[in-house]
Amino acid sequence: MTKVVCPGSFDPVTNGHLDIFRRASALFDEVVIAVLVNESKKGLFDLDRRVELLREAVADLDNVVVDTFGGLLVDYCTDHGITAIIKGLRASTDFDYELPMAHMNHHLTEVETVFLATAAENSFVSSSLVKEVAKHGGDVADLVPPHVLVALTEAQNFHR
Ligand code: COD
Repeated sequence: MTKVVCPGSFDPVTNGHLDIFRRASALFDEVVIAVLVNESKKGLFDLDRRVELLREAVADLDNVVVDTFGGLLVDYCTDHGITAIIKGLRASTDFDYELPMAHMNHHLTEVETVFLATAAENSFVSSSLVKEVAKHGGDVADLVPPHVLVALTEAQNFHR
């Protein structure tokens, strides 16, 4: 049985992330979406809300679960019997950022990293851009799941 992890901040989950989760779910037996616990970086959504939004987004995928992790990702992988890390690549800048991490993670525990090329329509989508556009009233309806759009609208109204 191949168990893999899709790690990230997911603040919030976007259609780009979701596409990677769906494809990983079709390729591997079990997929864990692991949300980084980062005390020093305050996101728009707190950890519990990010997990909630993720769980709703993948509710139809039977072999996908959502969890949180702190510390080194490789330690989480070892502790949970995970043999590969799944990352989405949007552009060469993602590759430049991800390759040293893949090498370091393999150096530490021999865990593999598998890169999935983003779907063309999601190649410009990131959580940070979605938040910025939504903050200024731009339309992000095609870039996030409907329940995330609602959460974004509520969060922007709250912070106004
Ligand atoms: N299409 C396809 N893939 C996408 C898209 C998109 N539109 N948007 C994002 N992705 C992919 C990203 O490439 C990334 O693989 C993943 O989705 C998560 O993205 P984010 O932005 O939510 O999360 P990041 O990039 O902030 O997450 C970074 C990690 C938490 C994965 C990383 O910092 C980490 O592993 N930290 C743990 C500490 C550790 O082990 N450090 C040592 C590393 S060697």
